[in-house]
Parts: sequence; structure tokens; C-alpha cells
Amino acid sequence: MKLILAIIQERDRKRVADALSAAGYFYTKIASTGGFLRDGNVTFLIGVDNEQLDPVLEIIRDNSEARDQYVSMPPPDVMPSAAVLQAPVKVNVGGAVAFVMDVERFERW
Ligand code: 2BA
Repeated sequence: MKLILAIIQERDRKRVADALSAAGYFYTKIASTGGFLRDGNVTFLIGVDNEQLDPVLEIIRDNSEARDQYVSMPPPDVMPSAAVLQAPVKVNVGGAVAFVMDVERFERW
């Protein structure tokens, strides 16, 4: 069994959730915040059997979209020193960022 931890842009939340539900997968959504943009995103926890891993990753990939976002001034702990950016910087965010972990044990009571 695997645990997929997928970080999705807020704007793709509904599309990904609907597609996972339509395909019959269980998931948990957690509101999260990216450390760089300090913007809301959504983290999906999805437990799957090994053979479901690739189909689920495909659903996530097909329903999330990379977008350019502009950041005017990165937080000081991200970009230390006295650096202050005058012009907004373009950052390409997502589609999705996914981590896949082995699940040692799964219990459901
Ligand atoms: P954020 O941390 O808000 O990052 C948004 C986007 O900013 C990133 O998109 C990346 O293109 C850029 N970025 C992040 N840190 C940067 C830095 N130190 N310098 C320059 N550019 C930087 P994605 O890579 O698609 O990441 C989207 C979101 O996924 C991230 O939002 C974060 O919440 C999560 N994420 C990405 N990589 C991660 C990792 N290794 N561990 C945990 N979460 C991660």
C-alpha cells in the first residue's frame, strides 16, 4: 500500500477532488500554505493499493494545471539579507507536487 501526499493549487481543488471521487478513491483534504508564496493550497492524503498508484497520479496530473504567479517581495526568511525586489518575479507553480510513501500498516475500525 502507498500513501500519496499531493499538494494542489487551491484553484484545482474541486477538479481533483471530483475526479478522485468519480473514480472511487478515498482521500482526505487538508488546508495548507506554501512556504514561498505564503498562499493557500490544498494537501490531499490518498491511501491506495500499489496497482492504483499510477492511475491516481494520472488523475492528479490531468486535473491540475501549472500557472505563473507573481511575487513582489519574498518573505525575509526565504530570501535573507536586505534584498528587496522592485519588480514582481514570475514563479511557475504546480500542476501538483506529489510525494509517494510506503505504508507499513493500515487499520480501519
Ligand atoms: P510554495 O512554497 O508557495 O511555492 C510556490 C512556487 O514557488 C513553487 O512551485 C516554486 O515554483 C517556487 N518556489 C518555491 N520555493 C522557492 C525558492 N526558495 N526559490 C525560488 N522559487 C521557489 P511548486 O514547486 O510547484 O510548489 C508548489 C507548492 O508545493 C509549494 O508552494 C509548497 O507548498 C509545495 N512544495 C513544493 N515542493 C515542496 C517540497 N520539497 N516539500 C514540501 N512542499 C513542497
